Amino acid sequence: MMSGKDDHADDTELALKTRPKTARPPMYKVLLLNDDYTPMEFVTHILERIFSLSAAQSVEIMLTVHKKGLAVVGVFSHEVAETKVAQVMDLARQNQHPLQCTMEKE
Ligand code: TYC
Repeated sequence: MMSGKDDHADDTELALKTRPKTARPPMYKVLLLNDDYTPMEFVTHILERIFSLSAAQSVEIMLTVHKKGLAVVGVFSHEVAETKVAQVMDLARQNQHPLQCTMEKE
């Protein structure tokens, strides 16, 4: 017969192995890509307006993209990520900049 201590150990094991009943929805990374033509100020403006980042955060992410080739701007639900990518691409096209923004499952 199990002691109280053993019962507790079994509970812990069960809790670690059992899946949560409510599956979390998949999340998506929004990535910003570097290019040689889009002005730095335009990119920081996009990051402030569309991603609600501070001026300092926007400059930091823009410079990361400029130096490394790309950066994750944020992680969102599929719908929000899709909307933000479309907003970036629309503004880039309207202003005739080749800026590219994509999303990828986390
Ligand atoms: N590389 C661009 C320049 O030198 C700046 C830039 C940064 C462009 C980030 C795109 O996602 C980008 N003007």
